[in-house]
Amino acid sequence: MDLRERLSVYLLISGSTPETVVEAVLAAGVGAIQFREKTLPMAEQLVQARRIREQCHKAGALFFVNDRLDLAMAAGADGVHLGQSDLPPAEARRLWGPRALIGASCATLQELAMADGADYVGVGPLYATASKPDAGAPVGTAAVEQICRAFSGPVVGIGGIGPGLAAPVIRAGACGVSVISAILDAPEPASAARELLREVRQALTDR
Ligand code: TZP
Ligand code: MG
Repeated sequence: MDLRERLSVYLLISGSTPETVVEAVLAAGVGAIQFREKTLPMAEQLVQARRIREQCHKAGALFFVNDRLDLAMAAGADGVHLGQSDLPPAEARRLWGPRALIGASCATLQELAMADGADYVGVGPLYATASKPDAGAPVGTAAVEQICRAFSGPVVGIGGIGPGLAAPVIRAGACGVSVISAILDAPEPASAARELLREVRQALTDR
């Protein structure tokens, strides 16, 4: 399975996400998980990250760490996801090596220029979201179209993507959707993941 396919449904989890939920969504077909934990002490984050890496690898999914190259490397992650205020992707590549998968966030073409060297980019917030209070104004699927024209690697949309909102993101050129609440706040996370995957695959087929 290539990177694009693995990123079809890319779930962001935190330190408080139950192990059983991670297990269930991986079994449902989530192809990539990002550990995004901003408050726990680093030693604890490392223990959790290693455990989630194991879960991902058993399921054949990719494991990424948000923001922190040091944690990603220490945990044996497949890659790191860097924001505009984190280490530049090219520096992360230089430190970690050619096999590491480097993801970067961008909302505009100017920000895409800062993401030079990334293997994939996340574009957003596309829609309004309560999951990231400092996310900025929604940029909509037009930003996905624009960035897909300028970046030849995989592009995922992020921010407020729920049922019915994934297909337009794929139609705009993305290979997948990155989500938190659509899966983790659903009554049955595994069913929500399956449904989102179905919507993404259908939109990819129709494209
Ligand atoms: N970056 C941009 S929007 C966002 C992040 C981490 C939050 C996505 O969460 P949700 O619940 O899928 O809107
Ligand atoms: Mg970040």
